[in-house]
Amino acid sequence: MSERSFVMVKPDGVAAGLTGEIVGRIERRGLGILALEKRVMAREVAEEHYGEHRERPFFGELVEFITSGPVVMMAVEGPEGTVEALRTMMGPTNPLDAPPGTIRGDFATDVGRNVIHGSDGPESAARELTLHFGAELAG
Ligand code: ABT
Ligand code: MG
Repeated sequence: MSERSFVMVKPDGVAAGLTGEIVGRIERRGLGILALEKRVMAREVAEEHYGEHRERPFFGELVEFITSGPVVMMAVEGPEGTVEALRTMMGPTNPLDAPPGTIRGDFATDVGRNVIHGSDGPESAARELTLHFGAELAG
């Protein structure tokens, strides 16, 4: 059984020149990159992407941030458990809680600018892959 996730280098990560480092870690882990695209996310797409946070106080800033510059989006495939394995590679949402060796633990300090996104479960992965790449890549 295989599993897919939606992974994205956020605008802060792209601006810091971390795209190669992050793509490299995913590749060296042995995961497959089925699609990869760099572009600025449209506001409506960002609002849909973060729809679960619509009522949160940080929603406006979150949408501003994620649309503030180019992101690098990926469809990543690996064995069952890959969605969770990618979250482990990223580290916790608050980078100050993230251990060294994780992407956030190595490259971030700010919860609102935490360098990378990865789907938080297989259902979110299917939703996000469909939103950003189309249903074919949702698997
Ligand atoms: P994402 O990969 O961006 O979805 O982050 P993650 O799943 O680790 O964490 P969630 B809870 O989904 O956070 C979404 C974005 O909202 C930001 N955030 C979150 C805040 O700015 N303040 C907060 O108190 C919380 C809980 C962090 C995430 N994004 N960015 N950038
Ligand atoms: Mg999330």
